[in-house]
Amino acid sequence: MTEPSAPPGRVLKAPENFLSKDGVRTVFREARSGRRDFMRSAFAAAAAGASGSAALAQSNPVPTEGGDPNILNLPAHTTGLGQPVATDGYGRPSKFEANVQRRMSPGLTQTTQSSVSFAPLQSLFGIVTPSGLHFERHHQGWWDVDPSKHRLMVNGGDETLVKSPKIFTLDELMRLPSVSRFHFIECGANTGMEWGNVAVPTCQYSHGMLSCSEFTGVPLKVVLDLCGVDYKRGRFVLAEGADGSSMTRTIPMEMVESGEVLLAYGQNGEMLRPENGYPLRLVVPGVQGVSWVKYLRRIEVGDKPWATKDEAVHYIDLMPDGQHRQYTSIQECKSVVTTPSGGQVLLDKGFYNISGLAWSGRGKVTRVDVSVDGGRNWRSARLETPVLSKSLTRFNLDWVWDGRPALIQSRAMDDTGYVQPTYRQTRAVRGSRSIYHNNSIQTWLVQESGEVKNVQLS
Ligand SMILES: Nc1nc2c(c(=O)[nH]1)N[C@H]1C(S)=C(S)[C@@H](COP(=O)(O)O)O[C@H]1N2
Ligand SMILES: [Mo]
Repeated sequence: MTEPSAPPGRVLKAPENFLSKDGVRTVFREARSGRRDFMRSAFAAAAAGASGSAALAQSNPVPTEGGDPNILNLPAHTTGLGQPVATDGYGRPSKFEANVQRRMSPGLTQTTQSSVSFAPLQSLFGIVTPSGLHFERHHQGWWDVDPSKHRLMVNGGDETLVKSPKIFTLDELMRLPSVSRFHFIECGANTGMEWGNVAVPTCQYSHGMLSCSEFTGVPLKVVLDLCGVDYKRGRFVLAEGADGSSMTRTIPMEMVESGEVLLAYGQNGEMLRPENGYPLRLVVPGVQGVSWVKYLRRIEVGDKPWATKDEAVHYIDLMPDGQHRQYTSIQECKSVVTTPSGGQVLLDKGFYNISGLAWSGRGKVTRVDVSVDGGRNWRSARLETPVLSKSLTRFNLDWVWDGRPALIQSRAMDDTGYVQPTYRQTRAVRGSRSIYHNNSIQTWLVQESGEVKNVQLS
């Protein structure tokens, strides 16, 4: 794989000081943009030259109080009429946020249809991924499938496994009792480029095959009950997508019986996006992304795993002894610091908020420790609410940078007692030639210059 180039960073916007109507100085702009102005990308720093902090200090002069209002040079937005409502029937982000994009990794895949785009984790807050920034992974391109024509068929491998096989329209599925739940989805290949050595510069590329949404849909169990499934013999289901990739995956029936597996049509309060499987996708909490079959058109009940191409040949773990491990589907506990992270620049020593994401495919994150000295000393970060099962959890920790090189790491723990491993620990078991399920502790090196780099400690 070729090394992808770093995404262009945010462009520095000088803080605007201005007077509000009642003459009170407003500092909202600085407060809102301060964090990101501190931590500009290497690109913006290069553009500004060595004196990055000088650029910060060059704000507009504040007019003296009680002076001639005509010389205040008030911006148009405080004196004129704004845009009308519903200018955009569907709203979109500010034009100043145009750098926040999901990005392809140039050279990673041969086509742009069988490919992946990475979510800009370094630019996101909280735990929800805006739907337009959700990572994408397609094996054969995406489709905008007509929901009025889409069908879901439920059948059995033989007639005793499912008593009354059925075909559902989307309208029929949407009449059934629904639930809404926050869950992360992580491609099994996330961080897969880093198995042998450092390969990518930013957390967008190292960890960005990760997103978290509120999904709405019908528990698959509800639909299987309607079809009269023999749960004694029917211990597995096969999920099949309607795109050309023949995406088919075996899901163990215990997961379905837990009520967690959803036939989802909703994502963050609206219908799924076409890229994410509109109008119907399987949500399999805690399990690697490939099992979350998009454009879901069929569920078959069976008595053994199917060993489809995407579980017998692909999505298997190459072990150090040359054997392949199959059906490793759970995404183990993992975390990453998203700020400061690779490609960002700390402009000066002083206070920073270390922020990141933690998750576990087995349940809730119970603790995240953060080190700034490469794992010698650890402090526990604050877990921000809500802390939900099989969802992203946001953590934050105060840090005062003394200007010396720092090695920033995060180490998550979940409610099974599992602790996120170091690269040394992962490689001892898994070797270094695998692709999938790399949940090792990530290290970011903050250099004296303030530039942050992806590194691995041996
Ligand atoms: N029908 C279908 N479902 C699919 C895929 C696909 O190519 N076709 N890709 C899978 C893989 S490998 C992943 S990681 C997730 C990605 O979901 P997203 O594109 O919504 O992020 O979808 C899974 N479901
Ligand atoms: Mo994936």
